[in-house]
This record gives sequence, structure tokens and C-alpha cells, in this order.
Amino acid sequence: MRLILILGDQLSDDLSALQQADKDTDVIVMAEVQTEATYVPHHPKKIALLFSAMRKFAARLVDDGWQVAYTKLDDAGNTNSILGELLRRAEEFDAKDVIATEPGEWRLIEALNEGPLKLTQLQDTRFIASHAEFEAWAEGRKELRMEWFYRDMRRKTGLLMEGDKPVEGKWNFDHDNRKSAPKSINYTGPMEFTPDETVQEVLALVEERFSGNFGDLHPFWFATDAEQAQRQLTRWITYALPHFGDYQDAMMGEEKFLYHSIISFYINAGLLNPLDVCRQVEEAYRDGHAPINAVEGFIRQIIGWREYMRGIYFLEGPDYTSRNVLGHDRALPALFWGAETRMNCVSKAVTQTGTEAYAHHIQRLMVTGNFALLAGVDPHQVHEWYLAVYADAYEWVEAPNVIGMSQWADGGVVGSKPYISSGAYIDRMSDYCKSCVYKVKDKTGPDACPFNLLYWDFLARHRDQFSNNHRMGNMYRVWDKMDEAKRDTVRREAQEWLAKLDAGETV
Ligand code: FAD
Ligand code: DLZ
Ligand code: SF4
Repeated sequence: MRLILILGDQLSDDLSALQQADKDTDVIVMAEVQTEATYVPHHPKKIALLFSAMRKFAARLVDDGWQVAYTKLDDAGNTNSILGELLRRAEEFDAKDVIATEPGEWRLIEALNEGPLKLTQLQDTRFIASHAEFEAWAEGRKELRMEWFYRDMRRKTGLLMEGDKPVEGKWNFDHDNRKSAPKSINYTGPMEFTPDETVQEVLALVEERFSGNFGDLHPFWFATDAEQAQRQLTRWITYALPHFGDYQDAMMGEEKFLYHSIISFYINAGLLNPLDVCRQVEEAYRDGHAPINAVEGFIRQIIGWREYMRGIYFLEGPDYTSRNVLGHDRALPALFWGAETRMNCVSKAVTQTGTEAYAHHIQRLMVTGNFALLAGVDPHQVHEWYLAVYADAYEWVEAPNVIGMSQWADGGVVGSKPYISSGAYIDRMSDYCKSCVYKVKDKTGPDACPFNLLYWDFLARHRDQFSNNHRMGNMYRVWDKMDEAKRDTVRREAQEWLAKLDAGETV
């Protein structure tokens, strides 16, 4: 008799631990526990998604003939940690061995290894690249650029390949994918599911236990099983995929989802398989339903960025989330938790995060992330915020996106230069600035867009770090050409603005 551990983000039939298991003799252990539910103050929708999906997955396993020991959060006897539950079940079933699939977080990997049980952590084969493959790819490279890794993943999977050549002769069609916000969107967003009995029970529990956390539990519309997640994917492929590439970077105040797939919640929890998703998307291209720029752009997100981020997380090791190369130490401002702000872009992104537990990539990178970086916020606090508020956030994917890509706190492992911009970029890609009290065209003065002030202040503050970066030389040349009085005004107004932010004034 062995115990087979299945975590809340491992709800996949093809999970390596499950594939090794024996229906007749092994017991599957699943547990809703306080330690996992509180290591950051998760958005209530995220907790509701996981507990609902866990309960439905467990019920399906029982229907399929598995013996499942499932602990609900409010069960008497719940030890409230994963290791505690394994020990309790080991005693109950007189089991000595545990088979697990490696968790997506160092904290839990280490906790499992510390226990007295004989516990085997198998590779998570739902990912396309193993740790060994990523390490071999990274070995000896001066720069770990995603694009080169992505090409290897195309070759490995055969996705969008003709023999050893990329279809239509190019690896990357991003050139066609940077359109600014359109007038209107021809897609009504993700499929919304009415909570069934299991979900309703979970919603009541989450309401009772986690309603103090940032974010709205209701309305709760997420898919909570593999069949529902597939229905959302099919709907998106049918109606939105053809437009995906064009407006990938656009932001609109009244359109939260644009043409994005809204499947990260489901892929990351295990309800959809990434390679299978890509095969379905490739088929849409081969059938002539969707153009190459949309399909290639999407497949790159999954087999490129998603796999690359995981590779970086495991390559860099457990100290990754405490990196802070730029020495930033400002406390995370209250506006991240919904305090009022006059910056329309930040207000829209944070409000939407609260209602949906979702914001798309450019909102995360160029609005909230850009703001935190320019303002010099402590990257660890930024990391904990992102880990808490998004329903797709697990450390293996969140940390390299935040610590690496967004905050440049890893000193350039992920990005050769920081993703920073003044208000001009946000104005070009969104309709936010039109209805903002700040004026995006004002570089200084009482109504100046704070992104304009903070952008130059950031560059001036970090001159030693970045002035020799060949991709940033132009920025410094523009700054140096400004007359000295103007530069002084920009820096003084930036400091004044930050002082108001620190004092808790509405900015
Ligand atoms: P789409 O825009 O439709 O893209 C399709 C899929 O590609 C996504 O579902 C996702 O699986 C994958 N993908 C795209 N970009 C990335 C990326 N940079 N890294 C990993 N996968 C990617 N994604 C997470 O899944 N979890 C996170 O915690 C997370 N935190 C982020 C934090 C920051 C600061 C930034 C800039 C990005 C973060 N991302 C994260 C990546 C990206 O924002 C989300 O994957 C995406 O917004 C999910 O929405 P979607 O399913 O509609 O994606
Ligand atoms: C995120 C999460 C939450 C909120 N709760 C649980 C839980 O109660 N039980 C569980 O098995 N998993 C949960 N998870 C997901 C884990 O935190 C996740 O498996 C690790 O962070 C590794 O990615
Ligand atoms: Fe954001 Fe500045 Fe535009 Fe206002 S003007 S929405 S603060 S970029």
C-alpha cells in the first residue's frame, strides 16, 4: 500500500504520480489545508477555483474506481499542512511509501523532503522540457534568451514545423502583433459557468473563511473541471483565436479580456494539457481557420514563454524570490490593495484584478509592474502581491515573470533590459489616458502623468547600472539632451509625487 499525493494544481489524468499508481492497492491523498490557503492572502476566486476543482477531480477518481482519502478544509482532524495530512493518512492506512509529482514551488518541495516518510518526487511530465533538458540548453550560454529556447521546443514538439523548417519560413510573426487598441471587440469573452452544487458548497466555505482577502468571490464563473475548461478553449479557438495576435498588447477600459484565451487558470491547475492545447490551436491553422501570426504567437506563449519561465525558476534555485539587484525598498503602496488612485491605468488594472483575479499580460507588465519598478517598490512585496491576486499564480511561473521580467530584480537573467515606459506607451496601447485626470502629454507640472516623471527619475537613479546597456543608450541620450533646469524639475517633482504616495495621499 502506497500513498499517491495529488496537489491542487496537479488535477490531470496524465499526472506522473497517478500513472505510477495501482488502483487496487494505492490510496490517493488530496487535502485542502490552511498552510496552502494562507502562504499569501490568495484571491477568494483562486481558492474557490482550486477547492472546487479538487473536489470534482477527487469525485471523478472515485467514480473511476480509485480509493481517495480527501480532506476538506473544515474536516475535524485536518492537520492543515500537506505533510501533516500525509503523515495522518500514512498512519490510517499503514502506508510507508509516498509517490508525488514534484510541486511547482521550492517551499513545498523542501517541506516534503523533510518528513519521515519515504517520499519519491517524480518529474512533472505535463511540461514539455524536463529540468535536465533546460539545464543542458542553458549550460555555457552567456544569455538565456527565450527565442532560442522556443525554437528548440518547436523542433522537439514538431508544432508548426515542415520537416526541420518553420512553417511559412519564419519562426516568429510578432511583427504583425502589436496593434493598438481597436474601436471595439468582436468577442464577448470567456465562457461563464453557473456554480453547481459542489462549487456552491465551496463558495460558502470560502466566503466564511476568506472574505477578508482582497478580491471579489462573486460572481464566480470559472470552469472547475476538465470538460468545462475544454469548452472554454473550444469557444475561444472558434471565435477569438483568429484575432489573438493583432491585439495581444492592447488595453481597453471597458474590455477586460479582449481576445485573450483566459485559460492560464485551467492549464496551471492541470485541467488542460499545454501540448494538447497547442495541437488544437495548430489544427485551427492547418484548417485555414486562423492566420499564422495568431497561431504562432499563441503557441510561442505556451511552449516558449511558459516553459522558459519554469526552466528559469528551477535553474535559479530557492533564493530567486529574494533577489533585489536594484536595491528597491519602498513598501508596496496601498493602491495595490484597492486604495483610490487618480492614475486611471493603475486603477483599471487593480479594479479588474479585484473583480476577476485576472489581468492580461500587458496590464501586469506595463501598468502595475512598470509602476512598481519605476517607483522602486521592494520586489519581494511585489512578488507576494502577484502570487496572491491572480488565479493563475503559482511560484514557478509567477516569480520569473515578476522578479525577472517585470522587476529586473534578478539583474538580467530573464530580460536584457528592464521593461519600463513613460505614459506614452500606455497611451499608444490603450484608451486609459483619455479619461485620466493626469495629462499624458505633460512631462512636468501639476497634471503631469506620474509615469513620465518616474520614468526619467528611474533612469537617472540607476545610471550606473544601465547607461552602458546598449539597448538603453538612446534613453540616456534623450535625458542628457534635456536642459539641466528641466531635468532638475523632473527629478524634484518625481520625489514630491513619491512623498505623497508614501504619506498615503490619493495620488
Ligand atoms: P493569453 O494571453 O491568451 O496567452 C496564452 C497562454 O500563454 C497563457 O494562458 C499562459 O499559459 C501562456 N503565457 C503567456 N505569457 C506567459 C508568460 N509570460 N509566462 C508564462 N506563461 C505565459 N502567467 C501565469 O500563468 N501565472 C502567473 O502568475 C503570471 N504572472 C505574471 C506576472 C507578470 C508581472 C507578468 C508580466 C506576466 C505574468 N504571467 C503569469 C503571464 C501572463 O500574464 C499570463 O499567463 C496571461 O495573462 C494569462 O492569461 P490568458 O490565459 O488569457 O493568456
Ligand atoms: C494554491 C493552493 C491553495 C490555495 N490551496 C491548496 C490546498 O489546500 N491543497 C493543495 O493541495 N494545494 C493548494 N494550492 C496549490 C499549492 O499551493 C501548489 O500545489 C503549490 O504552491 C505548488 O505549485
Ligand atoms: Fe496612466 Fe498616465 Fe495615462 Fe493616466 S495619463 S492613464 S497615469 S499613463
